[in-house]
Amino acid sequence: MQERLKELQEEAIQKVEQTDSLKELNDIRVAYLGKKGPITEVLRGMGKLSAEERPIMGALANEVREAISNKIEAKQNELEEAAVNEKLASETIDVTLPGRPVRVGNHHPLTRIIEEIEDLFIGMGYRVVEGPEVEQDYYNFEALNLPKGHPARDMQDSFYITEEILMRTHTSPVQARTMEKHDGKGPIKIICPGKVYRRDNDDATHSHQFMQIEGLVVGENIRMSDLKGTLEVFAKKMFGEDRDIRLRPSFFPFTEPSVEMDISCKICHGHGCSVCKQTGWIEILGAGMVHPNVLEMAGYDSKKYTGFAFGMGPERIAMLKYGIDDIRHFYTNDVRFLKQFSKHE
Ligand code: 2U9
Repeated sequence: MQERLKELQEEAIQKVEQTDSLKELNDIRVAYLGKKGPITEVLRGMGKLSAEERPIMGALANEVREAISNKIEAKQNELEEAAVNEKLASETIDVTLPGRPVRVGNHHPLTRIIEEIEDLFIGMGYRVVEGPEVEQDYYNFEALNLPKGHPARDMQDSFYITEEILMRTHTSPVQARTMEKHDGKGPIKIICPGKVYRRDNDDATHSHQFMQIEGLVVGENIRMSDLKGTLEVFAKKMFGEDRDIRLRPSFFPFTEPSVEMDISCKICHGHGCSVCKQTGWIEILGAGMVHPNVLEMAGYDSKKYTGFAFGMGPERIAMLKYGIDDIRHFYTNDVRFLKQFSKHE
């Protein structure tokens, strides 16, 4: 029996030494030290021994159990430590490696242009006012001296929703609404940016939806020279102090007199080139003195109050400023186009 116990001890210890798996180690523990294991078996047979032999064998059996158990425990510690070390080695972070760059978005080029224009006019004391894109025929046309049947309504083929409701064709209804709210009293100094809609076929220079920024000043003694001075400051700040402006007579139903403003061509300095179509000048906006009918319809006494207004397309301004050749680039959301306007690159 003694020999059997010693044999079991040696056998178990050899197996423990040979394994390098925690699962196998547990199997050895169950096999040798478990209730159904050989040592328990040997102990069960102790009943057959004499009273003198029994305590000796009992002590030996416990010694063998302890020896195997200690060996298993030592091996378990060794294997667990090795597993931890392996995990630590595989998960080592090299803090000296460069970080992965985070992709940062940027403002849309039109947003940048609009904010630049807004800031410029805010600096001259203007407020930014917005209004609905789905508009009443009255504010979009009627209040702007475009009564039903006016030929200019055909010029601006529109998206009608009902007979009286349409997608606004310009941001002018925002100014008409603001004037109406002022109850015939001045002054007003506002800038109105926003989306507008026209029934155009999209091509390099037309889009059925585009942006506008319009401005309106109403007060006593507002003159054409105030308009010209304001537009000159705007043009030079936006395009460069070396640019000249010129006003040409034009026609808009809501302004009288009406003008269009050109800036001198940056490429040829007025000598003529393909960018300015050999004229030396590039058209950037329309403007004029607010038509007395428009003032009166909004509740102003046109003998006491005068005003000027102007309107421009941010797409056109951005195209000129950044040399973009197709308006559709602004609306097709190709990131290769958009990310060129990032401040981060
Ligand atoms: C009120 C009174 C007057 C706004 C004006 C223009 C001239 C103009 C176009 C230029 C190109 C818009 O982007 S564009 O299509 N606009 O030329 N707009 S005066 O006049 C107003 C507006 C509101 C109450």
